[in-house]
Amino acid sequence: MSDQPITPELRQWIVDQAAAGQPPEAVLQAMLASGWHEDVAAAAMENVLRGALDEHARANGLPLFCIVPEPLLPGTPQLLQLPDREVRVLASLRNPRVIVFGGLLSDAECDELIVQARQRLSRSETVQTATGGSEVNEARTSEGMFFSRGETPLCARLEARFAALLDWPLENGEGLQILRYGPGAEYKPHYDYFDPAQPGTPAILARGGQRVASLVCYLNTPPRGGATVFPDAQLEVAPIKGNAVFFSYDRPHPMTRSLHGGAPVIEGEKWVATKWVREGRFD
Ligand code: PD2
Ligand code: ZN
Repeated sequence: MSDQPITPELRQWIVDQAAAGQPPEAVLQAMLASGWHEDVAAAAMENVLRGALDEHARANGLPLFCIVPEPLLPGTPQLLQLPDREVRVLASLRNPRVIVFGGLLSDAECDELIVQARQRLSRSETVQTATGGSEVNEARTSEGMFFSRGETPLCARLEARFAALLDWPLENGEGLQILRYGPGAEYKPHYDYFDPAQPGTPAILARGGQRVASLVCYLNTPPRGGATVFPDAQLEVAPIKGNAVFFSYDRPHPMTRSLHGGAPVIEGEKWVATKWVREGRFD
């Protein structure tokens, strides 16, 4: 890097290109055309843009930006070949970042998770950011349980699959959470990140940092109701057995438009497995 310093002019030029809506690849190509080595140019861009985002956040009293998982979708494929399974890409949205996957779990895997979880269900609690503990919450009328990471061979297989799908370290994932909603049960709209303004949040973040993305996998198909809803995008994702909805949030702030909820189940029951991933290792 020493023979190709990032001058203030270059820094400003990169920021101006991004502000004008130039995609990162175009900025990178222009740098390569003017003689920059690819790895040095990419590092310079990342460094400058990250600095600019942090500066913007500080100037506007916003939480700092985090790097989030981004499932690799080069060339917008319909099918993703993971090491142990082919997965369909059914829909995606940029803002909020939402991707719907088809066939992420087999029917047998869904059934087995339900069998393993059923005996261990209790009324769902949510993390209480005021204290860092957990509490029963009227906004969440489901029952649930957590597997620890790698607890069963099935959990370990799914964790490895999700890490490959999200291109994010397995060690940054929380254990799988299983939820069962009976008729009328719902999960009112909420954010999955921890609210930085709450006094219990620093204690929660000490283990793995912020949550940066969620993957909600549907383990059955309720006959009616139970969609996962994103009110800011007016989007409803149908709960279909084996499918999953991914969403990420690059800072703990409503500007991510990641508000989401589980609509009431109208008929039958709904089972999901949720994977939350953190910025860092969740040990
Ligand atoms: O079950 C759902 O659709 C749902 C909705 C909102 C699950 C979660 N949030 C979650 O597990 O965080
Ligand atoms: Zn949620």
